[in-house]
Amino acid sequence: HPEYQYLDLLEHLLEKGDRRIDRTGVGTLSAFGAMMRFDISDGTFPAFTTKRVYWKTAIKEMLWFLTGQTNIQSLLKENVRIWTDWPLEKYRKATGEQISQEAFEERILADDDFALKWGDLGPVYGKQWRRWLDANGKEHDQIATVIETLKTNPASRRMLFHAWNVGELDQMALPPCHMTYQFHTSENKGAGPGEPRLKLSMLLFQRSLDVGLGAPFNCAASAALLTMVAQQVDMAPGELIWMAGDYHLYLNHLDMAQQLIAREPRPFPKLCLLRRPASIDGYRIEDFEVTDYDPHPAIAAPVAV
Ligand code: UFP
Repeated sequence: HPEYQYLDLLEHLLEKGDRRIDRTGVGTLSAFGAMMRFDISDGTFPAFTTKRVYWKTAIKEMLWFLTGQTNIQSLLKENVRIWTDWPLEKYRKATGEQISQEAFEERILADDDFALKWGDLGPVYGKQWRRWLDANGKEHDQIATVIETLKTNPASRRMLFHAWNVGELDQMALPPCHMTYQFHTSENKGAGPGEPRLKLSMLLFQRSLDVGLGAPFNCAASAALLTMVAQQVDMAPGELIWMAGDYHLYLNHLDMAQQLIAREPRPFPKLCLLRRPASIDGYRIEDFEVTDYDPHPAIAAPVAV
C-alpha cells in the first residue's frame, strides 16, 4: 500500500530522528531528504487513511492559493481556519489584547477594514504564484505560464512555478514550505481513442514538512492541483512525486505517530472532477467528488506556530 511510504517516514523519525529545539520552541525529531511517489493515473486520491484527512479544507486552501489572494478573510468565508494562528498572534502581540480565536475570526469576517489591516499574511503563496513582482515592476502569472507551456511545448524542462521570492520572504507570515512545483509529460501508454495522448506528472519540493499535520494535508492538496492542471491541458494525471528537505515530527505529535503506525492503511479513495471549468480559475470545492473514503478516525493534534 502506498501509504506505507508515509508511515515509514514516521517510523524513521521515531527511531532515528535527530532531537532538537526548533523555531517554534516545541521541539522536533528531524531528518533530511525524503521522497514519496503516488500513481494517481486511475483517479486514486492519496488522502491518507490511517487518520481522517479533512481533504475539503486542503483543497479549499489550494483553491485559495490559486486565486492569488493572501488575506485570511476569503479563507474564513469558506470556513477554513488553518491560517488564523499567524495573524492572531501578530494582533495579540501588537495590541496586547487577549482576544479569542473565534472573536478574532468574527471580526475579520464582519469588518473589511479590520481584515485589511490584520488579516493579510503578506506576499505568501498566492501572490507569488499569480503575481510575482519582478525588479522592473512587472507581475508574472506563473500558473498561467505553466499551463500555456504545457499546451504549446509539453516536452519543456522549464515548466515550474515557485514561491521562494527571496526579496519578499521577510514580509511573509510564513516563508513557503511547499515551494517548488515542476511538471513533466510523458506518453499515455495504452490510451484508447479519445483518451489523452499525454500523461502529466508533478514533482513537489517542500523545504520543511510537519510530518504529523502538514504531510497528509499537503499530499491531498497537491494531488488535487495535479488533477486540475491535467484536466485543463487535456492530459491524463500521472504520478505525484513529493520531496521534502527537513521533515520532522513535533514532540507533541509522538503519541499520534505511534497510533498511526499501529493502524493498517485502507484502500485510497477516488477523486473525480464533476465539471471542466473554462480555466484554472474556475474551480470550486463542489467540483471535487471523493468516493470510497473510509479512513481510521481523526486524531486531533496541536499545530506549532
Ligand atoms: N508546514 C507544513 N506544510 C505546510 C506549511 C507548513 O508542513 O504546508 F505551510 C510546517 C513545516 C514546519 C512549519 O513545521 O510548518 C514551518 O516552520 P519553518 O518555516 O520554521 O520551517
